[in-house]
Amino acid sequence: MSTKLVDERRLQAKTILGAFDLPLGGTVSGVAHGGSFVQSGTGAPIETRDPSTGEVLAHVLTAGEDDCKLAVAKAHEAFKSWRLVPAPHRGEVVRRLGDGFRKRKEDLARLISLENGKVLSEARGEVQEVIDICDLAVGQSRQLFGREIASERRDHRLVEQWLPLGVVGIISAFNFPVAVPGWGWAIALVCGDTIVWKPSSHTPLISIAAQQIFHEVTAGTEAEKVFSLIVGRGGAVGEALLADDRVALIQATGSCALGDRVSAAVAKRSGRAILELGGNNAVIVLDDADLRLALRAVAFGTVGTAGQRCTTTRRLILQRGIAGRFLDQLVAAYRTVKIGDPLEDGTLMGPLVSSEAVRDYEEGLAEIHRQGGKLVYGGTVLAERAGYFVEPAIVQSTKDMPIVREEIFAPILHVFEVDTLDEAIELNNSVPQGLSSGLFTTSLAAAERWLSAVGSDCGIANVNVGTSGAEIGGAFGGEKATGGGRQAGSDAWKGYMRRQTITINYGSELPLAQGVEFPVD
Ligand code: UN1
Repeated sequence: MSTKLVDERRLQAKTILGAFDLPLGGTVSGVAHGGSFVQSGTGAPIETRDPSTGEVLAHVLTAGEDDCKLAVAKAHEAFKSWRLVPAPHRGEVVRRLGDGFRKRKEDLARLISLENGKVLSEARGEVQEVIDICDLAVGQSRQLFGREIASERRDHRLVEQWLPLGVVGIISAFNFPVAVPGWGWAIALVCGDTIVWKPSSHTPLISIAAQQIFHEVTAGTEAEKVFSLIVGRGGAVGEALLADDRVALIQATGSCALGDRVSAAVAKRSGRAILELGGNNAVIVLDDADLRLALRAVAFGTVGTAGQRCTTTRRLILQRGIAGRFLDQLVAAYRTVKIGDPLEDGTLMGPLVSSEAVRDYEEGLAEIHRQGGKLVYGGTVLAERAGYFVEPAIVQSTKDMPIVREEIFAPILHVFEVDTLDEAIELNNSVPQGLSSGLFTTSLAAAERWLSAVGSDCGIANVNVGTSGAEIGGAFGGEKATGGGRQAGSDAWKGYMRRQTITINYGSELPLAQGVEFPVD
């Protein structure tokens, strides 16, 4: 970048950060207990960078193990009163939280583009996702109901109810720095839980801004202390959070390797976890598909968010009759994708999040090549410009290449050809992960087979819709190595509460279940 451009970018970054009182190049605290930020992080400071330029945006004081313990202790204390606030009143707090995000939507979206690198339209969509889940949670706060079950005993009532669970630890990833943790806060808060949030170290400023919004909304209210932030390294803070038996539930988003650590640590103390881990999502395009729809979905699913969604389309399975034609169209579409500054109008693909992500992209492609994959498009790191930019890549792969079983968190698409739907389904299901999947067809029979018990084995199975961009109304999550957790809508709220089964005897006898007799006087 020329000096003039560097200066312009600095000015732009300064303005974006200024909206949240964050000084460009300055030092800020990433630790907040309840509403208030504390200055004394005990962890090592981290630098956060603009992935479009590689320049340092700020230095963040991080939490150490002690800060984590203190945050959990405070959240545990706050739970004692928060659980007694009537759920619709808790919903009112979440309604105001949603309004807070509405008001700051543009400011926050720009900060997301700056620190995370996703293009502005997607960054706005991400903030919208937080607003949407807050709206859903407000309604949910009046619908946290159990059920009545017919009792086999005379004059007995058998019911179940849902009660607040406790402290929820939210471990979130850089790629959805507010939307996915937002699914957790919004639902957990109406459920009567309190929160300790450990965001990604790649996007600390976004989480600090979100914490500010939270503070603006709750200062001086009964919700003031229910939400804590601990920016910090996984090794220190993450492990402390996982091991703390005052944390009733961990909601974790990240790689399958992260999931293994979380499951092991939480299981050791018989805690609960909601996991959303790696995806290795496939789109299948059959010969009878509307190719125009399929093309748009595949382009968004692969290039959107620079290939850094858990739901990114990583495998494209084409039926032989349309394979050549569709691939040509996809390559033509890729050529029109404008790669560049995510804050600029018209950019469709921003940078990867970090230099390590660029390295993973390069190493991934080298390994694909070694295993016999053929590069069809892209594959280059855009080294002539500052920041972490790469071209999206398309490779022709075969199902016996071990690397197709892995999630490489970068815009690399494996393409396969098949003859039949069943072969395509088998390939879709042949990887360890099971998050999202999409079938493009105009055949009702094919669509229904895809959705049947012998169809997709993923948590999300779409028809004529791509793998990414799910709405919050449905439960979100995946099977197998993706972890089995469900977040966001539908009845995912049940994961954030404890279920209690109650039998009430309002008669004058004590009949035992199953007709057991036990005559004592
Ligand atoms: C993720 O990448 O972890 O469905 C979540 C989608 C988004 C959420 C993705 N609504 O792509």
